[in-house]
Amino acid sequence: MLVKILVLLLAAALIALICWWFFGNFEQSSDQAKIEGGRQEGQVVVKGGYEPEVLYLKKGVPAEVTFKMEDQTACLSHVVFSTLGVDKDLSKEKTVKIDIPTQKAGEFDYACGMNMFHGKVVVR
Ligand SMILES: [Cu+2]
Repeated sequence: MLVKILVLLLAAALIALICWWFFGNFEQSSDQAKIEGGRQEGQVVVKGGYEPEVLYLKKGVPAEVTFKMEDQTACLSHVVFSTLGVDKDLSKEKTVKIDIPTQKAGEFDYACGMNMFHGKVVVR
């Protein structure tokens, strides 16, 4: 009887551990762009995905987001902002600057050329 309870407790602890690991791993990384001299600049490193996945910009401050390519795979070679009509080839230019409109609050989703990896820029 006691053994059964122990096994049950152990199983529950294991499930909790797996959940923690799973959700911890899928938590999105985020960052706030730095404001300097009336402008703000953010940076996203492209390496096996986007780091940070969510970049926050302050509304009303002209913004530029730099994508730094550190990945070798063809998958991440393009960065596409479909709502802005931007499609940049990062395999040709390792550092690409993209102007983001900040007049209005909103979200700009972007993805790799195959729409497999996603990130977003949030104006708030
Ligand atoms: Cu891809």
